[in-house]
Amino acid sequence: MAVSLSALASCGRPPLPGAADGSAARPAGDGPVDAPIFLPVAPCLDEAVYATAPRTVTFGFLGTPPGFSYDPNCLAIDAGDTVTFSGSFAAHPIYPSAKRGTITGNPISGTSTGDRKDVVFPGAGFFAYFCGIHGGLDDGSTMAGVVWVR
Ligand SMILES: [Cu+2]
Repeated sequence: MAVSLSALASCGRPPLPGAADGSAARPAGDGPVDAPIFLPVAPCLDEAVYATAPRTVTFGFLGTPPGFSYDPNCLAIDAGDTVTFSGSFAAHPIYPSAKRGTITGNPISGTSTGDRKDVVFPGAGFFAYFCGIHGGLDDGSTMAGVVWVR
């Protein structure tokens, strides 16, 4: 190897924790190894903003003052649970996010017809979605939500 240790050390910075051997910084004995790590996904940037009920996400022109939104827009469920989306898909076509959260395996499929849709979430992840009309940028800043499957 051509790079000498003295050359590496000359930058003067100590290695980051866990960086020396490539291992993760998670301490041993801190719960199950496969415990999901929280992932901030817009618009749900903190665990505390997630509702755990109801299992129905109502959407449309909602709230006080009213705005185009999903309620609850941040919903935490268990793997295998079903979430019902209720509202006009013609006015608010729903799409799985291509930019936020868990991209592969998102069970939310694009829908632009009907008023009700049941979606089963078989596996863990942060499955983001948005309205094709009022959430056009898919950046989570407008009409969008996340289902956190634990
Ligand atoms: Cu909409």
